[in-house]
Amino acid sequence: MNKVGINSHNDWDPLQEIIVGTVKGATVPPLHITVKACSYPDYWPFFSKNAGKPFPEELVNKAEKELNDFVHILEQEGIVVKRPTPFDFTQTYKTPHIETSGLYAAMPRDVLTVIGNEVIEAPMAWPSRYFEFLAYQNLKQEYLDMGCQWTQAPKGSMSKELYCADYPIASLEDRHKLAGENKFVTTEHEICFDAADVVRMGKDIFIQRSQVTNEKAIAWLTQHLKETHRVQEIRFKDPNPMHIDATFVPLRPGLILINPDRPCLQAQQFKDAGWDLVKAAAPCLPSDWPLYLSSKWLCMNILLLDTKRVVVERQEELNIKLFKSLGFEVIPVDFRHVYSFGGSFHCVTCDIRRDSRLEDFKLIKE
Ligand code: DAV
Repeated sequence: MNKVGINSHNDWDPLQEIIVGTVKGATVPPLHITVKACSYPDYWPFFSKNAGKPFPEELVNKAEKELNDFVHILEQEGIVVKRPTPFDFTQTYKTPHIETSGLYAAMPRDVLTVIGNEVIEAPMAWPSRYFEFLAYQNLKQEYLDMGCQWTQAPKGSMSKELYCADYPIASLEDRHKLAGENKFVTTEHEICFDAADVVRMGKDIFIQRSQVTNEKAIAWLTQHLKETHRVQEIRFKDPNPMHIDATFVPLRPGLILINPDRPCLQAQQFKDAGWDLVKAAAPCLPSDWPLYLSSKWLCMNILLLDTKRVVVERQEELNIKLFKSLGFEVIPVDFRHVYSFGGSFHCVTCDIRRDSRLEDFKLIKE
């Protein structure tokens, strides 16, 4: 039995073991209402035309090379790297409520979050991601065999009542209004969430209501962790929230990187606790770069090896400069082809073990 096989309380303690995703087998998801709500209309014809087919081979190969290079850099730092086992995502599956092909095993952060010594596996919200957890089955069993705790959060049915059928026709202005009213493409019919809407800061856990995470999920996580953690919903001025890690990125005790386009509505709470909020610099990605599933704010989707060293995309010069000015040593890594799949260093990873203990930063009042 290895009692410390899994142990991570935040994003900045010294990294020891991590899962890094793969774009092998990445498949274009059908243009379900949730995909529409989370992508730009310019790409909708691409999704419609290529649904269920593999992403372009050249792009997959370039992105996988970047991922493998990233893995080597982590291994050179002495970090143990685990990879998921992709399956055939082009295969269509049918349940009593959904019929769809899959997506990929590229973004472990969306599926898994580690709270202390427990992995929590998210139920997800896109039908194309319902069975994505199977890519982590081998790893799950490996950690269970070590005596680790692995919890599958309650999984819903993804029946049609979970989705607001007319949502995506709303203009951006309408979406701002709807987001302000806490209305998203997912309803409160049953629990749904992606793990990437969770931020861990010791005893304080923040989670945002987003296109893919609902209030029922926030209530479940609060209940599930009530003996050990405080859980609080966190909100931003963001018409289209999906995953918090290009919006609100803690860098070390006392310092949080925030998205200048998505102000945090609870900023004062962090300032009151003595923390600084620093605005991320502008993205450097050219505007014609294909980004099927995210915004350019992947520039702030970084990975911390500890409180001194940060992995940043090599061409994000403005943010590299910002990190240096904040006292970080920057490890530049090419990752633009991975960006095209909807994530960067934080999305494509799930830190399994850091040299980490549970701290109380008192960010949430009891
Ligand atoms: O564009 O803010 C980034 C994270 C997607 N997994 C965005 C989403």
